[in-house]
Amino acid sequence: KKWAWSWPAYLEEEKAIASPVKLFKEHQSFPQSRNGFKVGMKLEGLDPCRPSLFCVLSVAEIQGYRVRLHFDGYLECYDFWANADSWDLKPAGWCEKNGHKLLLPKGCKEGEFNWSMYVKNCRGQLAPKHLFKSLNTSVTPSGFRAGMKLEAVDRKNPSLICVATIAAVVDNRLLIHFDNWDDTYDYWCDASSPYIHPVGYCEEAELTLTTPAEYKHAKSFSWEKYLEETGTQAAPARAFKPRPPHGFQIGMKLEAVDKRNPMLI
Ligand code: MLY
Repeated sequence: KKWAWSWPAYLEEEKAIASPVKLFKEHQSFPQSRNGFKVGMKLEGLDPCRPSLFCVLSVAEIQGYRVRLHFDGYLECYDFWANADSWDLKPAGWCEKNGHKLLLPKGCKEGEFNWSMYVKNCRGQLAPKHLFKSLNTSVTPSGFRAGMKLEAVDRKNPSLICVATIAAVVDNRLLIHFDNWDDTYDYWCDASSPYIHPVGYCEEAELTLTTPAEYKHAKSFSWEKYLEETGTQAAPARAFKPRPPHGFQIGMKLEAVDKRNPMLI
């Protein structure tokens, strides 16, 4: 009989333990978990490479609780995988309703795009609103408001923590903008994101705070002075909530998707 790889034998050999099932969400544990999306459905969603920009997308493939999304009119090489319940996915019309820019399908002219005409012309189907979990769950207001200042990680340059402003708040999500930089660095994140910190965090943690581009008093930056100069407020420290411990421990084994080859687990 040929030798066959097995979890129990492997765990014993490695003297490792399996991550306890209770640490996973239901849809992570059950292969038969389904999401209601169907191939071809159209929706709006954030571009993971430009996480402040909503785009016109189509569902290209479904794998358990994940969906592969395609940018309409663009090459397949830009497709990306997302969780079906991600806040980053929105039904058609969401951007217009909430005043956010929508990247149109390639070749569509600004002002000439209209969702109902568009799906009719391409004989597509809109993803129905009830599939979007984030629209159908109520959230407790976070205490963050648009215009408040904070210290945020620059996700394109993750070693930098920088002076930033909350550009918009929707549900418990914040749009982070870096002071005096263009909006290509902007991103949406959760109010509990580990990428954001209250004013004074870097000083306390003895880290370098990256000051606004071209800031005239960069060498002697003081939050107090800066808030006064800009007539703005710091996001209140109580709005930053620590995340509850997750229970995972170093060395625990599990089954994971290879994000570069997302069909491999
Ligand atoms: N080397 C980069 C660094 C940009 C950092 C922008 N952050 C702070 C928003 C550059 O100068 O373009």
